[in-house]
Order: sequence, then C-alpha cells, then structure tokens
Amino acid sequence: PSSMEFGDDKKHLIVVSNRLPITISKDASGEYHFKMSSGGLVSALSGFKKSLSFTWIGWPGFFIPPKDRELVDRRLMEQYSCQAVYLEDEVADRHYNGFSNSILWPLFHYHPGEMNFDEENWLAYRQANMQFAEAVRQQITPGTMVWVQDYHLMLLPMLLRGLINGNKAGGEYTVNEMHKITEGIEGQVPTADEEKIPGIKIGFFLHTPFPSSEIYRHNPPGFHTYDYARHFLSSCTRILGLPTMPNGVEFEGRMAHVGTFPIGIEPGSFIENLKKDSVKMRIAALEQRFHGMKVIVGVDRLDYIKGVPQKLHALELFLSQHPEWIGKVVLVQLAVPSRQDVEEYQNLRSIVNELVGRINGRFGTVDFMPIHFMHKSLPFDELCALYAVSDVCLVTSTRDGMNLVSYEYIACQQARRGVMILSEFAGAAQSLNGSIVVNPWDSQQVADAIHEAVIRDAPTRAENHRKLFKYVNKYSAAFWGTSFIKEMTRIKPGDVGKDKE
Ligand code: GDG
Repeated sequence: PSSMEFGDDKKHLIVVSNRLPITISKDASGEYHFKMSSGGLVSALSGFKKSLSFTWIGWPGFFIPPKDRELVDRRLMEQYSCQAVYLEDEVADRHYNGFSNSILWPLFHYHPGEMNFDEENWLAYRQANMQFAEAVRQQITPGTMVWVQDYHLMLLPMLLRGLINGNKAGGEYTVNEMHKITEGIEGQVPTADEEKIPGIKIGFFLHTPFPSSEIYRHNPPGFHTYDYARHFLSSCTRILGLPTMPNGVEFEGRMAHVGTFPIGIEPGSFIENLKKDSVKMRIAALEQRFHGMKVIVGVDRLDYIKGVPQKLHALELFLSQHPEWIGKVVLVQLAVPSRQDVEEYQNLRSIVNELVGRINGRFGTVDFMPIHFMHKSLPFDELCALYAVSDVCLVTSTRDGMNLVSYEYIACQQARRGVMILSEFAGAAQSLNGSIVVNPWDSQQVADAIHEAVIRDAPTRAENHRKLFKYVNKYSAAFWGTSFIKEMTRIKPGDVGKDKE
C-alpha cells in the first residue's frame, strides 16, 4: 500500500504482542544474539512498512538480568525498532502459562474442563498488562496508533487509556487501587501520568474465537469472523448491560468500534519456496517414498483445541470400514510441541501417543504404518514439501480462531490440487469455500469425508482448489493488516453509531 492509503502523514504505529518478533539468545560466553522470527504477524506488517513507521513492544521470551538490559535495548531499538518489556520470571510464568493459557485460552475455545483458576495468576496477568501499558505509554506521542495483539494483553487498552488520560485505570480500579492489589508481586508498577496525550487510537485484535455470552471486562474491537464479533457484542449487552450496536459498543463514555478482519498468510512465500531446487528434490523424494499411496497431512500445535484425538478416531474408523485402503492411505501427522509446562498439554500428549500406538498396532504391518507421527517442529522447506506432496489436508479443530495451516496447504497445492477437509469449528471454515466441512465430533462424518477425499476425481479437485486458491491469494496477511490499520485511521472518536456495517 502507498502512504496515500493512510493519509499523507507518515503515521506512527506501535504493535504490542506478548512476544517480540525477535528471537534472542545468549551463548556460553554471555554474548547476545538476535534473529528476526517469521510468522503471520511479521509478514502481515512488512506489507506496509513503507507507509508507517512502527515500533514493536513485547516480552523478550526469557529473563534478562538488569545489567544486560541497556545493551539489549540498544540492539533491539537500533536494528529492529523493538522495545522489550522485562517481566520477572514468576510474573512471566503466571501471566503466560498460568492465566493466559490456563484460563483465557480454554475459556475462549469452550474448554471449561481445562481451566484452572488461581488468584495469584490473575494478579500476575494484571501486573504484566500494567508493565506493558507503561512501556507503551513511554513510546507514544500525539497521534500514535497502538495495535494490541491477542488474549495475553486484554487489559492493556483499558489500562493505557487510564494512564494516558491520567484518571482511572479503566472501569473498575484506579492505578493506585491496582497498585495495592498487585502488592507482593515483584516488578515495576506504573503510576498515573497527569499529562494528557491527544489523539491516541488503540486497536485490539483477538486471534482466538470469542465464545458466546461470557464474562469479560475489556475492550477488543477486531475479530476473525462475524460470529466472534457478534458474541462479543451480545456479551457486552447481556453481562455488562452496555449499549451496543452492530459495529460497536459504548463504554465509559467512549465508543469502541468492533469489526471483522479475517487473517491470512503470505501465499507468495510458500509458492516461491516450492520453486527452490532443494525443495523440489525433497518433493521428488517424498513422492517416491509414498508412491502408490494417498497421503493425508495433519499439521497442528499439540493443543487440545486442534482435535488430534478426534482426527485419529476418525482415521481408525475409516480404515476399519474401508480395509481396501489399508496400506494405501497414510496420515503424516506433525504435532508441534506446545505449552509443555501446562499439565493439560502433558495429558494430551499421553492420550495422543496411546492412540497412535494403538492404531499403528492394529493396522500396521512390517512394511507399512498408517500413521507417521512426529512430535517436533519441521524446517520451513520440509513443511512446504510435505504440504505439496499430500493429497488431503485434515483439520479437525474443536475450536480454532482461524487456522492458517489450511491456507498454507492450499497455497502449496497448485500442482496436485488436493482436498481440504476442514472442521466447521475453525474460523477458516466460514471463508474457505471449496473445502469438505466436517464436525470433528462426528467420527463417521469425518471418516466419510476421508473416503470422499481419497476417491475424488481430478476435475472436482481442480474446481475446488481454484476457488480456494483465489481466496487465499486475495485475503492475505498483508490484506488483513492493511485493512485493520486503515480502519483505525478512518474511525474518528464517537462516530461508531454513524458507520455503515
Ligand atoms: C493462533 C490461532 C489463528 C506449525 N508447525 C510447524 C510450523 N507451523 C506453523 C504453521 C502455521 C502456524 O504454525 C500455525 O498457525 P495456525 O493458525 O494454524 O494455529 P495457531 O498456532 O493455533 O494460531 C489460530 C492464528 O493464531 C492466527 O490468528 O489462525 O486459530 O489458534 O503458520 O505453518 N512451521 C514450521 N515448522 C513446523 O513444524 N516452520
């Protein structure tokens, strides 16, 4: 996008996410190393680097001793325009594992059974959000736009409003009250700044689903799908009694605009990667390896929302009902280790290990195993090659904000035109028209979809892939980021009610 899209002035954008987009490491000699991470948000933002100046604020990923911080800060700011928020170990652990991933994550994905509430974790969540708010406040100047990412930082918009307006830190507590609440937790606590800074816009994007009517006291205005936005607004009305309209909610005399912004990928990076000789050679080797077989690919973080046990049950049912396919269909399941400090993730790992063992034991032979299971992450080249050689991609999430794996598979299927089987509970199911949509709890339906996918004729596959590919190309990560920022630029305080939907 040209700078014209955002107006003539080069705007300053602060992106805030739990983790910085830089991987920092410290070697044995104590020297620090910095590497840009890859990811949806990083590539989405690179799309409009020219028209905006931006600073990224986040946690560096591990404890950095105070004596090293000046050096780290300098490198981060000079090379990457990044500012670190230094959290004490206990605050970071309780904020990330304890509250974000043991309360908000299961709650937003309809997994109340996996929720573990602990008051101290909630206090650490507030504490971390306050430290982020203070870090952001130090970077803002009149007219700055702040874009907060995801469920780790849901108090941040409210706290920041409180800090920059110098009065209340949001609806319930003043900064001093919060200070008292968080007493006993190590770390820096911001104090209210009396000086007002005009024209600050704060945007928030939630990368997870937003469930139907639950209790939340915060202010997130961007969602992947229309349903999530609607759930949020009806929660505001039903639980908090706030006045809402289809595209916004009024809170403490302010209007918060609410909109739908489906995220995407940068398809070009996958398409270009498939053209590399090394990747082509790897594709050829894998095709040789799976010659005469249909390959189903599964790529999921090993998280209970991804429905990996449901996927395995369905595969088992398919093989038991269609024994003619035993030896001819293989599931390559990549399960990326995730949040291994949280007990529920350890339990899930045992369940999945047992199921894989049982199904391989039941249908496997000396020459053949129906499931190739990997509990690790693969290099990008290997991932692309795997997507490219697979005939089917199977996503059975029981809840998933969007699911970018489905987009990536489609981007890598220009030659093979494989079949996308997608859970109706993934946000992506609402946009990826051309997929076979299934209910992951209905093993029979998923087993039937697998059968349909492996026998589907080439013209039908090509027709569906054409539709899917067109969508994935248009609704890219850059499109997502640009639309959000454009919307933030466009909205004027108080004009929510006048907007068209
Ligand atoms: C959250 C929401 C929403 C996976 N294994 C490897 C690897 N990956 C990469 C994939 C993909 C990403 O991880 C996974 O993204 P998803 O969107 O599928 O899922 P979450 O991690 O749960 O993301 C989700 C998303 O936020 C964005 O808003 O869509 O619903 O849950 O990019 O490629 N990459 C490499 N090796 C691996 O082994 N290189």
